[in-house]
Amino acid sequence: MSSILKEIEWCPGCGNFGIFKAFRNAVKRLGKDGIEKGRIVVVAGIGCHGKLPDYIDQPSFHTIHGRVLPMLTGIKLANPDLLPVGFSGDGDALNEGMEHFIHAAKRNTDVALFLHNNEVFGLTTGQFTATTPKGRRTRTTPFGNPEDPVNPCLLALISGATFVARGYAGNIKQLEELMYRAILHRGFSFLEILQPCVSFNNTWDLLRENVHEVSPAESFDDALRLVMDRFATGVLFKTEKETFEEILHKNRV
Ligand SMILES: Cc1ncc(C[n+]2csc(CCOP(=O)(O)OP(=O)(O)O)c2C)c(N)n1
Ligand code: SF4
Repeated sequence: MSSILKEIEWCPGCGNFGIFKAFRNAVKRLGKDGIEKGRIVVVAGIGCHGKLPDYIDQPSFHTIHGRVLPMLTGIKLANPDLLPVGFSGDGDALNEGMEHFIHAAKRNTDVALFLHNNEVFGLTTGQFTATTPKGRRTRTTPFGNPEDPVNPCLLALISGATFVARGYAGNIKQLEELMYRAILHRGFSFLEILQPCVSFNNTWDLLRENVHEVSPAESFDDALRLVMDRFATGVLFKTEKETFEEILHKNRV
């Protein structure tokens, strides 16, 4: 159990505040449904997002860079009654931890991953990551990023995730609902959160003007089209499939 730090170290105006609030609300709501707080185990990676467990009263683990998903998988395998929830950055999940992301989705591990996508390495002061848009100037791409970005929802979808959603740090109510549904989903739940980093990639205006809510896709092909709209929010795709843990536990008896 983490001891809670009172002083929050995120920059004033950071999108992490909205994500944090939405998660606390989602946990409260799950509590009203009879899900004890102690069953929701939080794992975070290295980065600004990784400080989140320091501020909440939840069983939690601050792991090394890029290793949120192996931790979540181990927790679920050891005790299937737990609901492991991971918080990761775009750098953490899609640079350092890319292979774990694809494999967790492919296996349909029954965990939830919340990706704080601020399109930069925040804690290390603004280097470009796998999701930085092409042409964007960052500390390491002063003439504009020469690479095409990874689309996290598209990657989750084609890798096998059975729940794919996108939210926005500025819409706490919707984010709470998406987190609540992701945690309850049986299988790999992926939630990308569009997150402004006021210090190194301030996208508040861009997001405020462009994000919009959509209805879930009715087929996989439909979902492929939906995830390509980078500002579409909501549950984008949802399906049912046997989970990794179910298969392993069944084969053991
Ligand atoms: C293996 C490894 N490589 C690099 C680092 C240095 N490092 C620490 S935090 C960080 C950036 C984290 O960025 P991101 O995951 O996008 O999270 P954010 O800070 O934006 O929330 C990096 C590169 C490290 N700790 N370990
Ligand atoms: S550097 Fe960016 S992501 Fe990190 S706390 Fe500041 S605004 Fe938030």
